[in-house]
Amino acid sequence: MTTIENDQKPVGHGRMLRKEDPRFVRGRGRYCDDVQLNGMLHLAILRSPVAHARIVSIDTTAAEAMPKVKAVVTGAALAEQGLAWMPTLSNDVQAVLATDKVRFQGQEVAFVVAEDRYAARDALELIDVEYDILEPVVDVRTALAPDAPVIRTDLEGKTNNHCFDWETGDQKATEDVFKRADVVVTEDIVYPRVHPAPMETCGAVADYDRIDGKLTLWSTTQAPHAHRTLYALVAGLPEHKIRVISPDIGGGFGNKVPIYPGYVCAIVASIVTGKPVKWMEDRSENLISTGFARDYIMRGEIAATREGKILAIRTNVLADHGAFNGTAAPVKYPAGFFGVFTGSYDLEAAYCSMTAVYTNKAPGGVAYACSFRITEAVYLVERIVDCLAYDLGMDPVELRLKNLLKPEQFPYTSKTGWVYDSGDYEPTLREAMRIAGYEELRREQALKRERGELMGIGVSFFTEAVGAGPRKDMDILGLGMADGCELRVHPTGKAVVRLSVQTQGQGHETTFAQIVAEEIGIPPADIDVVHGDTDNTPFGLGTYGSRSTPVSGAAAALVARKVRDKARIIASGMLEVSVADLDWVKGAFQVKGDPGKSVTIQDIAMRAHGAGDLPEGLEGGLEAQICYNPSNLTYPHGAYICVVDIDPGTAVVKVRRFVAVDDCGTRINPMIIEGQVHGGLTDGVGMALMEMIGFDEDGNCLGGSLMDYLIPTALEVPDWETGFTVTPSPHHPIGAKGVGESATVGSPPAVVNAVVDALKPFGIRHADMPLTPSRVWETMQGNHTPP
Ligand code: MCN
Ligand code: CUN
Repeated sequence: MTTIENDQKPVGHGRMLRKEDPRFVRGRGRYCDDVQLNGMLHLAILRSPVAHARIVSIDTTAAEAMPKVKAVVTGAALAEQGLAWMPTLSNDVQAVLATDKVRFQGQEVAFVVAEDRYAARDALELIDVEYDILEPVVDVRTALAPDAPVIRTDLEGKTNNHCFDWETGDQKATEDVFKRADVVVTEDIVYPRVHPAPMETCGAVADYDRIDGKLTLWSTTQAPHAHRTLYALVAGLPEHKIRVISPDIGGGFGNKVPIYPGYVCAIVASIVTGKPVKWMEDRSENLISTGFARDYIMRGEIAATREGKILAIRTNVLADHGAFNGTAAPVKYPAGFFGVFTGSYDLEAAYCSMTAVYTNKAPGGVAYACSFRITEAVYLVERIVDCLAYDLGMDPVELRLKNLLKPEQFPYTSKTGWVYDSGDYEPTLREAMRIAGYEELRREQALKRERGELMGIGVSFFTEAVGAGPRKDMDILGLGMADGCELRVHPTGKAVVRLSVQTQGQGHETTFAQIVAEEIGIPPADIDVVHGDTDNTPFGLGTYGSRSTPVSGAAAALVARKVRDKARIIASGMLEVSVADLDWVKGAFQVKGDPGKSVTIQDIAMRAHGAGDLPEGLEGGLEAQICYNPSNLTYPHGAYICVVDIDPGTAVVKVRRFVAVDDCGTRINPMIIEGQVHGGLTDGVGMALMEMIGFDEDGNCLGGSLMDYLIPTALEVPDWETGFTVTPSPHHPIGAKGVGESATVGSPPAVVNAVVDALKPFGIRHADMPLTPSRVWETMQGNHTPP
């Protein structure tokens, strides 16, 4: 039997290849759209062509008469069953199908169920909807004007478009610091609406069995257990009669956290027809109607001494939440974790006030590798710190080095109440400077500036808070943010570990096997990872906010330790010594001082299930289950340096180099971490330079196809240069922090800071994303306007 050799140490060592890849590269992945069931019908959704309108009438007769059409369902029909509205993850309600009004372009109005996808689509064209067009609310800045049309007339007594107010920090203390500061810098900073645009769009196959009353739902979800509970609560179906399967997912990036009307429609359709029903949206549907990200208009203010000691940060945010507040964030955190906007710096005070409004746009807000709005927070602080450097005439790296938190300050309680678990920031920034050759780059830049060439160097330093709960503070609609894990070791010493999180491409089948292998000494290849099936995995809140490693990864390590503890007792019986006389070495228990006497974990597994006595009082078998409730979030950090060249004739920005040094504590699989970072950096370059979901004044979505919503390809990004430092999390059993969103969080400010730095000769201190050639050109001409 194989045990683990030193050179195969499962966690952190070598570059273990991904166990799931042979399946994917050979086309054997099983995605939602691959699910084919006997007699399966197809569902297509009719969407509103306009942003704001009263529905006068819907005539479905022609569609119903079409051959192959089995059912046409409108909001009115759903309303009769009490299913026209559903709760959102933020305690708002959202229309499953519109009944009274449509509130954004692309909103679900009716659906058709037919024998094939084409017939369903064709029938949509025969549904006749009469709309009474209403004035749309498109500009978030005027959404609260007294004469603005009210979008949410469904909410009783609602007379305006106000969604919520939120504040954090100490307003008075911050004001006092601002009053006595030498320097105050203010800048208006916009983080435009963007879309995660995963390769696979959203979809579901619902199969309701009328005989046993069981609903099986394959769906593109990042959180199968949470979704199951919500279906039980909404539809009144008994929870044990619902099985949610999240098969292979072709990218989620937060887009697959919410429950979409399409999922509910598929369920209703299967219940109504008694047949399995598939719904798969197309690219445009995905872009115009599913969870967008960001859309924060921020005023940033920073107070400092003349020497560059940062004293306080203040911000006021206007948040566009679209037509329904469908944000996925812990209930107590309506602005996600935006509260970490104080960043990585030692401040005296901080304050944020925020107003969120409804507009006639698709709902969403938390998505796109955002760590619950930490993207926006990091962008704000890293941009405003650069503005301060500009005003002080200081090098942005020097300014950061002067203000970064010191290792002895950890655990550090921020001025907005976040307890950073651990951090050692300066070495991370120094490492990025070393890889980039920072001093040399500045020399090169100076020479180029003399020649009129536009070269920019941008720096960002970020701290994230990932791994939600703990559940006393964090829940989604009452479900506490903890995760279960179950480990079974089979008699022959092979194992299966069952997770409550759900991979969308992050490589959990590999990394969770590595975590368990490290703790229990069974090689990763002998450990199967099961996830994404509520009937076969323990309850837990799912994958988003980079919480899998911090929460579920901790659960996996602890459940393996629990099994190991039992194995130790069995070993003591097998070796006839007391448990205290056993050492755990490389997958085996050895008698202290007598290495010749040992039993491997595989021997123990066989004994646990086999003939012969076990120590007094011990049950047979070798398995355990736990539910892990984290004591705190983990706080990864990183330092990024971006180098850009701008063509002075065309204003095209070229990202020439990008150095990313990440610290996610103990590194489980360095290759997977690198992949996560590469992906996130690509996202960041995309948002900084080209991505935006815009709207015209009628509320028409201007980003409804990949011709209009630009995403970066290999041509737009450089060869990434990565590095790392390791500051373990003190409260995580193996010291690991999350990393899945770090690069998306940290890279946009580095790119924008680089572009603004390149434009310094034009006297430019700030420019808003996306920095497309036309926007950069206008900025160079002194005509910069926010998006
Ligand atoms: N990892 C590691 N060592 C660490 C931390 C993480 O080896 N110290 C590994 C993990 O074991 C895991 C991967 O890196 O295989 C990411 O781990 P983690 O940071 O825990 O993030 P999650 O697994 O919870 O993934 C969620 C995160 C989010 S929220 C978004 S959005 C995003 C992201 O992951 N969506 C992705 N990365 C993505 N990558 C792909 N391919 N597809 C997506 O949809
Ligand atoms: Cu914010 S996107 Mo990820 O948390 O699924």
